[in-house]
Amino acid sequence: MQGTVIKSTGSWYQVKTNNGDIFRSRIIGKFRLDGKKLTNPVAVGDQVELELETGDERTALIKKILPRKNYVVRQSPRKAHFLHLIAANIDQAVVLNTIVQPNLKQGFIDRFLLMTEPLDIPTIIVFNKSDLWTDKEWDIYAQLEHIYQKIGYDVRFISALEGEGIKDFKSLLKDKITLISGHSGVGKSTLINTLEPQLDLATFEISNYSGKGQHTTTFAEMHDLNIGASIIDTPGIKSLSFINMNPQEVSHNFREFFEYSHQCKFSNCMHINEPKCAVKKAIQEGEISELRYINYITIQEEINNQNAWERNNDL
Ligand SMILES: Nc1nc2c(ncn2[C@@H]2O[C@H](COP(=O)(O)OP(=O)(O)O)[C@@H](O)[C@H]2O)c(=O)[nH]1
Ligand SMILES: [Mg+2]
Ligand SMILES: [Zn+2]
Repeated sequence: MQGTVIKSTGSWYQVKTNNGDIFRSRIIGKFRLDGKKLTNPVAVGDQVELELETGDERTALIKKILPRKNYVVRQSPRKAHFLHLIAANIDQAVVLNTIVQPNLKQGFIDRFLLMTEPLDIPTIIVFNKSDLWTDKEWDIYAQLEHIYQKIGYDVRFISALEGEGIKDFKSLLKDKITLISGHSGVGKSTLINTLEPQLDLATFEISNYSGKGQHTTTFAEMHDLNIGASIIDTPGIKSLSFINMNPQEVSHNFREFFEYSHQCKFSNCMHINEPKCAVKKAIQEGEISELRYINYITIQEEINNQNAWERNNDL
């Protein structure tokens, strides 16, 4: 039997077979990906082969993971040298953000793009809760839209609560598997409910004091929409680190830097302190966003610090 993993809850997975039956399934054995250890061998979106467990018709063993078209992976937030699979076999990704309630975390957008860019996964940058915006927020939105549209991303705003922009957004999803990510409280569950009211996912109030959303979704889950679309909702990802990437990979995957880097004096220029750097010149001339560059430097420093720590600890 073959099916799609639609939910992962740690050691158990829900697998939906082609005729719609759902089996509680588990997997036996250790799994690695590109030689790296994984905290979870199977991801939502994976196609798997199942074998029913004897004596129980509702549970099954995952015998085989079919080859993946792609997968999104991040460094495990708990175990530094483990990778955590977020989802597999996706057609596109949506990074959902807010400008207020909760406040914008702009750095997250660049980190998210750094995760999808190496895989060539089309990524749409969406800002939710437009119903709350005053002139100030509209102005911030316009600036962000400019930065990301200029480098080729689809940028849009919606109000999941009031329905603004939802019709157009929905048409983007048709016939595709879409990963939706964003901090907790940005409105992922509300958005999915607006798209498919029958799903009635739990949503949470944002605490008035901290502006932080409480945790509702803890595990990634795939939801099917009537229009023939699948959405993978991921639990509020708080941070994305990239110590699994090397500095060159990071610079190659800031797409607008890569466009200029062949004009840098040094072919291995990292656009940090090197002289005659075309990327830094483009920033001075306003061709490349300084905001993106600052996030780039922060990520490079994190990788560098981690590597220094490893050198000193001889891991
Ligand atoms: N004003 C406003 N509030 C929203 C909107 N979308 C979601 N919310 C609220 O934001 C809170 C968090 O939403 P939720 O869907 O649970 O966020 P999630 O953690 O990303 O799944 C809830 O109180 C929602 O009602 C929106 O478009 N406008
Ligand atoms: Mg949620
Ligand atoms: Zn350079």
